[in-house]
Amino acid sequence: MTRTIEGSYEGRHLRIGVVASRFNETITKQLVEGALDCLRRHGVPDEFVTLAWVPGAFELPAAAKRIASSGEVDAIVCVGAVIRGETPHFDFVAGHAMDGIGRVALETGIPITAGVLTTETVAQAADRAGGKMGNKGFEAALAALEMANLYAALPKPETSL
Ligand code: INI
Repeated sequence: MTRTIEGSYEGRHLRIGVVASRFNETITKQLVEGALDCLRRHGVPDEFVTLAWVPGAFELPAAAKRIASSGEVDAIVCVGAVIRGETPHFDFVAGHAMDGIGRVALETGIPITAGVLTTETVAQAADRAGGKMGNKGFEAALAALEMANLYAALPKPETSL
């Protein structure tokens, strides 16, 4: 008999952190709106949501680590927009943000999801921030709900890694 474990999207009991970067703010505000909309639709009470703004995507992992280490949230959603057309160090900023978010999730044991756009142009970013390609902030928030509920359902680790 296979034991299948899945996380639901039920959010009524969950405390969620949202870390958002201000760089390319017209885009990231839409990602935040998408994330908050998702959390509300799935029952997360507004007072259980902590929203922290950082200057740019480079700063997302460090802020996520502080919030994850507080023990006050069940999952964190990071949102940002790194647009190649605007920076010669695109690869470093985008790479650090994505690698760092993944590392913090592993180090802290708190699920952290990444709604970080990495696009060539502002138009491509807009398409993914509430435009024709959907809203990656909403998707990242949905993934955070699923992961938080999955962690609650998974066997507890015998020792901390
Ligand atoms: N930060 C972004 O979030 N997106 C970008 O496209 C970007 N560009 O173009 O450089 C960007 N740079 C700022 C960076 O994230 C840091 O905030 C900055 O280097 C200070 O540490």
